[in-house]
Amino acid sequence: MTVQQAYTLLIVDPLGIKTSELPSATELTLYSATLQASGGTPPYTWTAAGLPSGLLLGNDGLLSGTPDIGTAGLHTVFVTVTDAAEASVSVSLDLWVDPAPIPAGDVNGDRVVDTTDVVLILAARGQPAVGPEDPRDLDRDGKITALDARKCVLLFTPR
Ligand SMILES: [Ca+2]
Ligand SMILES: [Ca+2]
Repeated sequence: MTVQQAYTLLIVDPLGIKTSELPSATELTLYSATLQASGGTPPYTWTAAGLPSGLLLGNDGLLSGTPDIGTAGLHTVFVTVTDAAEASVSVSLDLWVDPAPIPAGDVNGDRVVDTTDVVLILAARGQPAVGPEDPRDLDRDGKITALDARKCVLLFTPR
């Protein structure tokens, strides 16, 4: 006796990560990018290691947040996607973080204009400015004076 039976063979594309590069980020600037997977059995779940502090990767593949000061440079982010059938694929992605611009009045370069910067200006009172870009010479008259300190106060970073 011969038995014939039809089988349906479901061929699924293998799970893969479509995203091959990430847009660059900037310190202290809101960032958002969505990672894309293909094949496998959706839904996908994402995890990452090696992200700059301030950025998080959601389960849904949304990479977002605000990179902290000090994260400027190249980060190698190790991303893993897992599908509903427990298959998983990983990839390393380069993420470049640009430094935050230094605001006017920020003497010590911490991207915050506050009393620390005023103190540094007052400590240099009476001195000539060092070059045309001296951050302490806010009125650009070539000398560091109390007027520069006053100008600095007006530029305090809001909190
Ligand atoms: Ca500062
Ligand atoms: Ca000045």
